[in-house]
Amino acid sequence: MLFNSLITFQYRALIHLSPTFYLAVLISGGNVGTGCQEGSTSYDECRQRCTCVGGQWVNCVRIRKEFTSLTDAERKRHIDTILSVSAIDSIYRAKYEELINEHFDRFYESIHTQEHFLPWHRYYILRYENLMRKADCTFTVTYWDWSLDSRNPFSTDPDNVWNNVTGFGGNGADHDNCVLDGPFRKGAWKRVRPDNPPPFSRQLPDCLTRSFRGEPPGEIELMKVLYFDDFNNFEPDLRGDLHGNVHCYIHGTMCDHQSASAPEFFLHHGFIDKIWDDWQKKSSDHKEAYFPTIDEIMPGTDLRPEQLIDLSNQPGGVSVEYEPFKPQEEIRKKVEGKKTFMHPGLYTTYTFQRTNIPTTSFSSLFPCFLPFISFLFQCFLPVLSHSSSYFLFVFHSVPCPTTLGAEPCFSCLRIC
Ligand SMILES: [Cu+2]
Repeated sequence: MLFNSLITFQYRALIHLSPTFYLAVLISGGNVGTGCQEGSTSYDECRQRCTCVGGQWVNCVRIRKEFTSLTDAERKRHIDTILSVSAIDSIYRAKYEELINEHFDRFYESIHTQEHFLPWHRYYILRYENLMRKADCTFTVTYWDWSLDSRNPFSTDPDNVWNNVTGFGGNGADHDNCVLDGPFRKGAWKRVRPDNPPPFSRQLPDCLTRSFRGEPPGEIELMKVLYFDDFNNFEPDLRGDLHGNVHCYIHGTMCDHQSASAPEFFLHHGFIDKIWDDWQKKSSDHKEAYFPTIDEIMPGTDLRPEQLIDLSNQPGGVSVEYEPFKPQEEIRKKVEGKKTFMHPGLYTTYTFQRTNIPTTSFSSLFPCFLPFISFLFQCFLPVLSHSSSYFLFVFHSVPCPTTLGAEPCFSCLRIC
């Protein structure tokens, strides 16, 4: 906890500089299109990051950020745009309804199978972003990195996604779990209802509903999924464990076929898409994995999955980048630094067969004496007797007592 909060604190200090940064860049960006220094970058009026090539600002990129890394003013502007596009009397409401209902109407088509899930939803959130940008061209999809909030995912503290002033509002209340606070509260905002719900479908209330429960996967669990090199291991875990479960930890509207009508749908799918992007960045083979072999077009589109592979070349010539969330990057770097004596992830016979985790001896993996002893009793012996169990290693935030100085030690968590 200490470890996490220290990083978060440093990060908060950094992001509070960002309004000044924007201002400076926008002012000096007054010469956009009139000559610029080769290779320099600047932000255009829609806050795309552009690069100077041959005296012109080109290769402009939409930067998608983690929602809680935004300043309060940026959060407000983001949510105000969603409210203005989705308002009943908005000129964009009809288009918004059409888009939201498309996810409902095609729920049982192949949009949730391996062939289409990742690229279809990448295209879907892009179309959502395009629609929002009609009202405010600075809008980009934001993501919620739930892996860093997994210990306390549904906090309504001011920094959190679920705050009722700077965020998306809190948990549902009363018998029908309607959200009663924040910008999308009952009475103030109307979510999209399907035009023709099948008669047997569950009748959801008109309001946005939530019923928080459970804990989203943590950072180590996420790293375990990213660690797979085989697309057929990576994709099902991302789609099922990481994507599906988090939908239903928020529960309510998000755990229903009408989930796209919940505004947090796009926070969650932004993160799922970023995780795919993180995995794609491992190598050109990862980037190209699987989809070029799918010939059929994606439901409701005239595009093949392959056309969504490259985030820098999306339909309509759009280029997108996910801004790394600093606390998460720090943790990953920290964990990767331990590779010489410790691999994060799962130690099982099953895992050894599926991945290439080096089988170095356990004593050299565990330089901390006390954790090593407890590891022997809690983890290694059960591994011998339960080959179908597996074990997740987690960080302790306490300093290691021996040779590693201030480095954190490890312990393991048994998962059956
Ligand atoms: Cu979906």
